[in-house]
Amino acid sequence: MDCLFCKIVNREIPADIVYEDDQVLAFNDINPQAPTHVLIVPKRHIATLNDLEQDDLGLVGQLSFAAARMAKDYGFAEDGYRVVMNCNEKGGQSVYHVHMHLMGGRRFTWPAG
Ligand code: IU
Repeated sequence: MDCLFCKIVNREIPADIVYEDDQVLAFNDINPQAPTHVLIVPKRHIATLNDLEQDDLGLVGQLSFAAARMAKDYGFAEDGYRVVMNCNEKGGQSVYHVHMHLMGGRRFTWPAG
């Protein structure tokens, strides 16, 4: 499958991997929008949030749990951080493999752009 994040999961192309468990991989975003900007992806290919199925609910929990755990490890859990999942073109999705952005180390504003 011609999917960038699948290739990172399969170690076919390099990435700066910061976390891994049985279902999830996390690596530094190549174009960081915050002092810490990590992408957390399921190892299994799922194109968008719209493609999640009932059986994937545990996986989404695992993505969120990994984000919170990393926020604690990076030391910005208490100060606060931003988690974002973009879906499809108007949502700003550019890589069609579900991913959670974990950003921390600065103040974020709302509404998001
Ligand atoms: P988006 O939500 O689909 O727009 O996020 C995709 C992210 O993937 C975006 O922040 C890119 O900087 C990032 N990325 C990357 O880390 N490595 C790459 O080779 C490519 C994109 I292409």
